[in-house]
Amino acid sequence: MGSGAIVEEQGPTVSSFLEYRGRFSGIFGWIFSTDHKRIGILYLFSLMTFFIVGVGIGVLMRLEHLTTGQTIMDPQTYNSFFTLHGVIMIFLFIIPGIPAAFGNFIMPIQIGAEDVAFPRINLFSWYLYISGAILALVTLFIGGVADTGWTFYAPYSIRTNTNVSLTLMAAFLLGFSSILTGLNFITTIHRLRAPRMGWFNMPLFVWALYATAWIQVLATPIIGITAVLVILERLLGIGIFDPMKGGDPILFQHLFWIYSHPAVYIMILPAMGVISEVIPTFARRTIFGYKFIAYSSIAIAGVGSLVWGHHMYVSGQSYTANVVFSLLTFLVAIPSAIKVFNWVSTLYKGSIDLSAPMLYALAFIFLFSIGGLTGVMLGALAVNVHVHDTYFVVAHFHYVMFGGTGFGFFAALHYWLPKMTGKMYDEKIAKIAWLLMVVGFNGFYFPMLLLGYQGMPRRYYDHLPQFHDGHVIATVGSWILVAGVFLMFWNLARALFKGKRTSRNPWGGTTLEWQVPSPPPLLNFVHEPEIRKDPYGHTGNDGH
Ligand code: HEM
Ligand SMILES: [Cu+2]
Repeated sequence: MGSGAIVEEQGPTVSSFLEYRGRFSGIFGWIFSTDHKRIGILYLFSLMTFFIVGVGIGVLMRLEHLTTGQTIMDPQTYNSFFTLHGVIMIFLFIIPGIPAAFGNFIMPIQIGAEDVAFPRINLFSWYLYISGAILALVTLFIGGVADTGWTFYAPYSIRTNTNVSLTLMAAFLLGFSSILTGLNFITTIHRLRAPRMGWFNMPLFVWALYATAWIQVLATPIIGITAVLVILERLLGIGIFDPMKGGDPILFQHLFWIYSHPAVYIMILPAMGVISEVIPTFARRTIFGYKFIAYSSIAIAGVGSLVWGHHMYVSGQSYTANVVFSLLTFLVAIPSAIKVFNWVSTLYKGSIDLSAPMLYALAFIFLFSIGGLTGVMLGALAVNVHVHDTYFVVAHFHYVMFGGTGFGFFAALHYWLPKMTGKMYDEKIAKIAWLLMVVGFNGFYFPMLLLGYQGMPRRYYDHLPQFHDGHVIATVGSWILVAGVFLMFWNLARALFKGKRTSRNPWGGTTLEWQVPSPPPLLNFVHEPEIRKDPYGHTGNDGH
């Protein structure tokens, strides 16, 4: 069994959404289209473009650390680079990420719907996204690029004469795009499920998007308001966060993390949803503990909104607050662990097919576990006081956000691109790219865990000699990682133009998107969707 099986499509031939001839054609047929599949693809290409820009900036920062002293940039440039890298990766790649691209394309089909609840608002959310992106990139050309870090801590963000206000305005627009996407998904999942698609017949990807959407709608306004307050304080000099004017910089940290910690679940929950789709398909077994996984998505969203203070153990907050936030941080690890346990249990006695989507899913479980466990370590007061603001933290969040969500994104790309385009990529090249990325990733970030534990501070453009060997290994690791990333993108881009046509269900998936043609027709379903009690129940004739 394997990928790339060519099976000519039986049944009525309908034009796919790619060949759709509406009022507009050409590029306008895309940027004026309210079809959820086209909007998903608009997001996908936008996201990947910004990801590549973010990777480029990251590699240059690593190059700066190839030697001690100045290598390729001065300290001020390094400050702007980690700020821009963080802002791009967080607000332009990972937060819209899987929901905006794959959620938009796949989720309505998975629940048996023709589109999302508000198609025009959906298109407007992409316009907001692109406007925010342009504003963020414009800061490159006028005035100094913001140099505060992606966390915009006060009072420095109030006082620095770099382009903080424009960057925050960009984050405000991107936040609004995220809120509208969340609103659309909550309404769609409540109102547009096919008649016999009950809550516990829904794929777990939909549950993950549902929990994510509530965080997008409830938490994002807080960062929006905080951004406006910083801009107002910069423009009008009113003392909200600047102690010199009677303001409170700790208040800024609370407001920032009350959003930004739940935001890490906007980042990771959709990726967890992808893994819950891929594992049962390539283990050819139904998922272990469906309801536990569904509920754990909701639990993560709920408890995850109560732990933000673990970013502020050394900010001077009270000892009681530290203990309470530490305890809650340990609690939120439990629903994540349930998911990992259930994915691994699904593999038990499965007939495992190690095609590319499965390899990325397995890498996710490995890397996310390292990220999660170092997160629990960071939740412990004694450890945190020692490694706060060091490379240990930088490595931790790259393990969860890149190792977790990034590899989850790549698993989704390899799993659903054949469905979205009707084309298959080269499996052998996909495997080589995967291997380069897994080896490069650990060669890059694992030494950073050790450097941080030995005291290497984050956000420094230079390093002391005792950290030099670790930095050289990490930089070489980043080259291997990036070689894998580009080989993957090359292989997928080549499939778009030269790939073999693939069938309706090349992987033997059991959820509804595998019942529709590849690529799907405009209104998704040619036949009445067949809804199963267990969305992952394998009947052995899943048409592949
Ligand atoms: C090949 C890809 C990547 C490379 C080479 C890279 C490299 C780096 C480097 C060198 C830093 C600065 C460390 C310091 O001096 O403190 C950094 C910080 C950061 N990275 Fe990455 N990174 C990559 C991918 C990602 C991804 C996928 C994400 C998230 C989705 C991400 C998010 C961040 C954030 C939020 C920061 C902190 C910025 C700040 O301090 O304000 N990175 N990265
Ligand atoms: Cu946190």
